[in-house]
Amino acid sequence: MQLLVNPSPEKWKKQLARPVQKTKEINKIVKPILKKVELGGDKALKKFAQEYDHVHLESLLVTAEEIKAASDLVSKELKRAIKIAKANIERFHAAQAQPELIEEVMPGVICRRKSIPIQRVGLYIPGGTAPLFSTVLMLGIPAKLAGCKEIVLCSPPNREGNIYPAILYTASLIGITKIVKVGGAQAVAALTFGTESVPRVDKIFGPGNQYVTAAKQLVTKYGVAIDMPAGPSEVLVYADETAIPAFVASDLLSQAEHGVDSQVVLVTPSEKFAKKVLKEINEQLEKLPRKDIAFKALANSTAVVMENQEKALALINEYAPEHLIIAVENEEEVVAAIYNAGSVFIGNFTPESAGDYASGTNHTLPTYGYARNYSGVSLDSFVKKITYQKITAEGLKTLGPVVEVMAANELLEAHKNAVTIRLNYLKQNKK
Ligand code: HSO
Ligand code: ZN
Repeated sequence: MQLLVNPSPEKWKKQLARPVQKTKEINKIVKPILKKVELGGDKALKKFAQEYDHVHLESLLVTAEEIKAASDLVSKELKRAIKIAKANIERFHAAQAQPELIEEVMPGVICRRKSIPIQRVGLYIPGGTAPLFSTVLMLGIPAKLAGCKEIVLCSPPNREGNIYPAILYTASLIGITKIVKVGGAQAVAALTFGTESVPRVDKIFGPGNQYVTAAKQLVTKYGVAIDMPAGPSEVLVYADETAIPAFVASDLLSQAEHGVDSQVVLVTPSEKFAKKVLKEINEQLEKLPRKDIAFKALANSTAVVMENQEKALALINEYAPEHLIIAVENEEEVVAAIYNAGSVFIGNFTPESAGDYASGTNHTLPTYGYARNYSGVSLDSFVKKITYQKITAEGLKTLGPVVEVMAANELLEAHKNAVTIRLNYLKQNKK
């Protein structure tokens, strides 16, 4: 982890650059995969399972028996934890529901807006070295609450042809039954084009490796929507001497262990504090099973000493971290000054992992600086809003002339006429 002391603003961008993504090379691999699934359907998916997951699959769909067997493999302790997390996530996401909006903007001119569920959604859940069953909660719960009609979950199988048991258990707990054994870019392709086993969806959610991310980006040209442009996990901790170095180190390591391309940043007014944190990181790192991954991520990572608070806040907002931990004395003052961050964790006793799993907020968040212009996943991500209007005869008498003059000045006579014809009718039919 490099240490910078009071770096000047022109240098921030370069010094805190995220690891570059090799989009071009990845796309070269992903494009043919998309094509093969589009043309070959299930057969292509099975071939990819053979090639990438080293397994021969008779059927791509998970059966009820498989879900039952998987559930038996999940410990009581984990089931209990998942249920508590589920309750918190449900509660916070249910509270996000917006009732229908009805506004009579002028007498007889009534405008409405209503959330309607996106009908078919696809959830991608990574397998591999860290099978993220928590992501099933984060995507499945709002999808259910929103009322999406079809929810398809894709996750890669292991060499025995099974999906990670806790993923299946969590899915069935929230009532997701269409589960497909498919991973990687081919899963995204299947959700986009549909195959014999996989229904086509309207929007695709979920994190994944570089291939999944690239595939999601590419399929938007076929009219399918995606949750957000995703990238490796990251955290920025803003901490002063009131924070506890061991806590801060543990938070930085918690995101560093996600992947070699993850990035973590410490911003602090005190050089002495920064050095304590760095020392703690080295000590805690040694004991981590994923220390090789975290070690590589730390090589892309930086501790910034910034004595001036205003500059520190400017740097944080420019960086726009996915996760921001604020562990400083004047925490609410800092919270109020933040305008670019995916999710904010406040105080010494709010580890970022709480939000990753169980506190109730969503962990699917914008990375790579996209917190400047994207929100994290929420109930909103699973609905779209339709507007409605109803104008009465009285209402048209007032609003009509406004529309007529505007249409005439845009030189759109037919628009004007759609009003005039009605106003004339009303004049002739006056009682
Ligand atoms: N921090 C990750 C989410 C996650 N962490 C899942 C553990 N499991 C991205 O926000
Ligand atoms: Zn995490």
